[in-house]
Amino acid sequence: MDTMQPKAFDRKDGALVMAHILFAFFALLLGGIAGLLQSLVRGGNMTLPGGIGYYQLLTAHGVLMALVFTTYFIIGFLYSGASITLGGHLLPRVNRLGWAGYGLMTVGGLLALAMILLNKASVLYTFYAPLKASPYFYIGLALVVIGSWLSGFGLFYQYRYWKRTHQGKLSPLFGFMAVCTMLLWQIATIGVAIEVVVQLIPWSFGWTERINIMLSRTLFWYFGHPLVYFWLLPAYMCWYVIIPKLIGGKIYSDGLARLSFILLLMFSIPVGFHHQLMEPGISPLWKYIQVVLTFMVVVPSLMTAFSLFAMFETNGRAKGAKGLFGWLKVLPWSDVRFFAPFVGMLTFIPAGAGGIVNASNQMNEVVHNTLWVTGHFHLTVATSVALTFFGITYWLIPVITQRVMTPRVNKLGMLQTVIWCVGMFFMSGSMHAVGLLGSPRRTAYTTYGDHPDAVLWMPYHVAMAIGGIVLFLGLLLMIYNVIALLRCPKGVTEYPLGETMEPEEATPRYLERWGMWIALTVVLIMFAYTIPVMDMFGPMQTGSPGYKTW
Ligand code: HAS
Ligand code: CU
Repeated sequence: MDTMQPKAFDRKDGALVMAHILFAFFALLLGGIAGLLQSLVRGGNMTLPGGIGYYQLLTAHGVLMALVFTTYFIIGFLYSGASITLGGHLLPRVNRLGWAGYGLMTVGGLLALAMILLNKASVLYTFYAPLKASPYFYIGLALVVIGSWLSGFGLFYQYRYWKRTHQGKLSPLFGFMAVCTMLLWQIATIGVAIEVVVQLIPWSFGWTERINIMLSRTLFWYFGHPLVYFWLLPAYMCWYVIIPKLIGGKIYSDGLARLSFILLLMFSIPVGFHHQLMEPGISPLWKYIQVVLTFMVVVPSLMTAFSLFAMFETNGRAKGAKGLFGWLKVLPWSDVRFFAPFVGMLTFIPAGAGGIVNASNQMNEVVHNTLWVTGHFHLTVATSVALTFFGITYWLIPVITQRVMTPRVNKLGMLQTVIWCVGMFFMSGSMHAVGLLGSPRRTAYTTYGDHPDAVLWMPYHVAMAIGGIVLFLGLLLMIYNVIALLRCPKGVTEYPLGETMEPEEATPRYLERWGMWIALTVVLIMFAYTIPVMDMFGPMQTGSPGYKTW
């Protein structure tokens, strides 16, 4: 693999990457404030001042955390690695595309945020119809998507350039994974773009009176599930490529890593119905088929778990570790760049198991629309992914700004990870438990007319609020750490890219035959969606007018 690193990170690319990373943390801070208030309201501990609505906050929290923080961080991270591995710097055109994407995303994101703050778009981050927001909210979202496409094209262009200038060579693993992640995003966002442009915008302007609800939700979840993998894949990139370097080991298998990414690309998209299992209007056969495909997409995650264990174990053996768990002893526990993502991995074991529960039809009947699901995604995206992104930040900012992290920031980072974990244990743990007792999600404080079940829920809601407060403190510490990183002393930090172990067999070249993989992905999507979507256009589908319930 090509691991030659330029001496210093390219200045122009650095500015682009930093703009993304800093905007991401700005969104995280705003979203965190909304999150704190929400958990207090939900615990029955406060009423909101100044006419702020619970659903308004919930929308701001979801959009800022799940859509803005993640997308900005991911594009920044992918561009940083592309700059290093795919040529040492971005082509001027790619850098410009990156800025154009950034500009469009920022204009769109701020427009959508303004609509939320003006209380004209309290429709939550899934913006389900027939809840009807201001058209400018949807236009803002459309701009975010179009902006991200430009960034995606930039990445593809850089990759093509590398391939052209390295005829016949296997691309660097990071670059390959970045392309795969962005490809997943481009194909997935077509669904939400159609929903927003063809359905929501004309309807919210009043040009069309009614909206086809089933179709809009189906288009949303066609996008919504791969969206969660768009968050996860960059975390996997850190686990596969970065962690081996940080622990002084090697990547276990280049071919296996690439194969798992290709499988994630193919099977992430035709599975949206596992979010719609409880909805009428989709025949059980198609739900069943998409659930089977959902279990297929679990396979590459299990492959990832296998690769990681194999990597940790071979690293341990090479360092003389003995016994079943001896490899744990030789890991760099006091290095936050390792510790934070490792805690993320550990969390992903119960988090993924919860996902498998969700995907099982009968169990989905129990947990759907309860706080269990909220607990599930606070473990997956808000712990596994978020902690991994935090871990990346501790070396990425120093690499780009040409600084060296001080031991003090490292220590604060360790503390931050622990606080995050404790907060999430209380918050997500009680969400899971109270969800099983039937407490609904997407609902402000309720005692359900003092129903006995609701009395049972109360202690859990209080624990959630306590978790929320702890998490907010953790978030403030993270923001402090970002600022502290920007003030660390000057010096050289290396971009930690792992190398592969001596392969017994070379990585199969067909893994890079993108045309074939895209074609297979399209075939799977067509198979899973064509007939059920056609069913959504029957004469019974008269559509629904819009509602503003807030
Ligand atoms: Fe999910 C709902 C099913 C993964 C996020 N999910 C959501 C929502 C979000 C979300 C945001 O089938 C809510 C959407 C909404 O607002 O309504 N999910 C799954 C399944 C998986 C899964 C089957 N979800 C994720 C990931 C997310 C995420 C990843 C974000 C990043 N999810 C569902 C379903 C629903 C759902 C239903 C709808 C529920 C409903 O009714 O509404 C799987 O992909 C999970 C596979 C993962 C594994 C774990 C592998 C473990 C690894 C770690 C290894 C650790 C090591 C360290 C090596 C099988 C790779 C070891 C060290 C030691 C010392 C031991
Ligand atoms: Cu899903």
